Formats: sequence, C-alpha cells, structure tokens
Amino acid sequence: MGQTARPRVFSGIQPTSGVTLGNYIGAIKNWVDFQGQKDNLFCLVDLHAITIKQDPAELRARTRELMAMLLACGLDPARSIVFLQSHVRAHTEAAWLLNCVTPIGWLQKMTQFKDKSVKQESVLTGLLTYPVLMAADILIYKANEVPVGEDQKQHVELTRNIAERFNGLFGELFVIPEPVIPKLGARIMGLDDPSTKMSKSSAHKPGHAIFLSDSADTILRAFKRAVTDSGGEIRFSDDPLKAGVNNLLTIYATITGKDRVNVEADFIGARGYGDLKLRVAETVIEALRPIRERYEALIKEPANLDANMRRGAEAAAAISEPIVRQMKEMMGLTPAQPSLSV
Ligand code: ATP
Ligand code: LTN
Repeated sequence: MGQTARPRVFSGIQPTSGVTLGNYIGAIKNWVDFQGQKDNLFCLVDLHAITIKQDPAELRARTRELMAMLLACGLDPARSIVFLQSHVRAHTEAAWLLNCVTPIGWLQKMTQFKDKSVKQESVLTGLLTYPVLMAADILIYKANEVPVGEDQKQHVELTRNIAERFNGLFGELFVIPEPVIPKLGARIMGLDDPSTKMSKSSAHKPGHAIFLSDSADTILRAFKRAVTDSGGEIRFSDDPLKAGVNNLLTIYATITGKDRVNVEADFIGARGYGDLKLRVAETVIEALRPIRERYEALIKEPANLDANMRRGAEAAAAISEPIVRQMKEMMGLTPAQPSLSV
C-alpha cells in the first residue's frame, strides 16, 4: 500500500552543534552512498533537539547550517526528500497517538534516556518520550530501513515494538522497520577518550570531536593529540587498551573504503603511532576538503536552503498526512466532516 518497489529509507539527525565525523561515518556517508538505490527521506529533527534546553536563535542558525552541511555531504534533493521535522505536523500528531499505545516502562528502560537524564538538572518530559517521536518519524512513512549508528539501535527496536503493538490493537497499518547499522564505523569514539562515543554534546571538550566544518589545522591538531596506548602495534583490536588505535584505523578504513587487511597493510613499516595519526589526519582532511568548500558556498545562499526545506516538507507531508489520518480513524477518532457551505 503506497510502497514503491524500492525500499523506503528514513533517518534523522539533530540540529545541535555541528556535524561530527562520527555522524558522518556512522550515518550520513551511508545515506549518500545508497541514495540512488532507495526511496529516501532524511529529516532534520529539530523537535528532538528541544528535548534538551536550546537557545532559540542558536537553534535556528544550527538548523540552516545542518541543511547546508547535508547537501554539501552529497544528499541530493532530486533523489532524496530532505526536510525539517517541525515543518510537517504529522510527526507531532502521530507522536501523541503513539504515546497512547506505548507503556511508560518501555521508555524508562532506554539507555539514552538514562544517560542523558543524569546530565540534566531538570529532566523534561520530552526527553522521556523522545523515542516515541522517533517511532512516529519512521512509521508515518512506512519506512523499511533506518540507517543509524549503533547508539540508535535500541530506539529502532522500540519503534518495531510500538508498530507491532499498534498493528495488534487496531489492525495492520505499519511496516516493521529494520535498523541498518554499518559493519565498520557504527560507533566512532572520542579522540580524547576512546572509551566514550564521539558526541556533539561532549564536543566542548577540546580534542574530543572532529567537525566537518573544522579547518585542516584544527583536524591535524586533534589527531596529533589523539589518545592511543603505550604499545606500538598498528592493528584492529577489540582490546579496550587498544581502543584508540582501533578507532584511528576504523576512521581510516571507512573514509578510504578499504577493508581491514588492506588498512593494516598500509601501515606496515609505519614509524610508530605518530605516523599513523598523521596519515589518518591527512586522509580525513582530504576527504572533508570538498565538503567544506561546498558548505561554504551553500551557507551563503540562505534563500536556496529555505526553498529546499520547503520543497522537502511538501513532499514529506504528502506521504505522511494520509497515513496519520488512517491512524486516527483506526483508533476511533471521528474524522472532521467537510463544511456544508450553502
Ligand atoms: P549527541 O551525542 O549529542 O546525542 P549525536 O552526535 O549522537 O548527538 P545525532 O543527531 O543524535 O547526533 O545523530 C545522528 C546520527 O549519527 C545517528 O544515526 C547516530 O547514531 C549517528 N552517530 C552519532 N554519533 C556517532 C558516533 N560516534 N559514531 C557513529 N555514529 C554516530
Ligand atoms: N534519535 C536520533 C535522531 C532521530 C532519528 C529519527 C534517527 C530522530 N528521529 C528517525 C532515525 C530515524 C538520534 O539521536 N540520532
């Protein structure tokens, strides 16, 4: 019903801070790489961003910057619907409806809620119900695939449970989506501390994250200071003590598209970790250079970005609004009758 033969893909990214190398490797690069083979929707999830306190002017600026950065990374409005979550009211409407079929215990178990709520003085209700809005995002497009980093796997599993529960209670409506997690690079670690995920929200710590808009100098400095270990072996490893080297090799592998064997072969004869860090830094700088250049041009044309957002929202609403109408009817809400004008 309404599904094309190609799998439908939906994913989202928050317009908070900038875009990190973790976001790029874990999610965006895969969105771009498979764009031609699928039916795609990519959403700037500004309503998710406000589950944590945001400065309104900053949020508005970050949102436009994110739109420019996604296009600079290669999302193509001719092949993907790229839009702002708050522009399509079906998302908030469906989230409320799904709140009313989701047991609160399911939400209290979410690890991201537990992690993020301990960092807040006052925990907002939206932070708890965040995954219900995410489920709404995915389900109202009947998406088959959700390409995300490792940290979002639990939320996609919850989405599946919510969809099954709705279908069980009211009848088959939703497609049960699959999380699509990359084999390599699903969890890029902080350069300053390879035991924690590279994250936008910890990005105020110097040397923690690389941002796609960083200058070559900043990138080089961050890699030079990357935490490794006291050994000297350059190989992939699950050993927590070698997490720093493993992270650098993972970044190199995903950016170059080489497999593990070829990556390790590239570093035979390297002069220690200093050499490794320099080569990974150079590889990242060269890969990000054209993205940064495109970004610099796109951000100077706000009217073009806004027009793209508007077109994206119209296309997204055309798909999701009829599905939300169907949800409401299935749940027993009375459809509004057209007015009888005489
Ligand atoms: P925060 O850390 O502040 O929660 P975030 O960096 O995770 O933010 P999001 O907008 O929530 O940013 O994530 C966008 C996408 O990037 C998601 O699919 C997420 O799984 C992925 N992602 C985020 N960080 C990483 C990382 N370190 N490695 C791989 N993928 C990541
Ligand atoms: N929760 C996700 C962002 C997000 C998302 C989505 C991802 C919101 N809605 C729908 C995939 C599908 C995050 O924090 N990265």
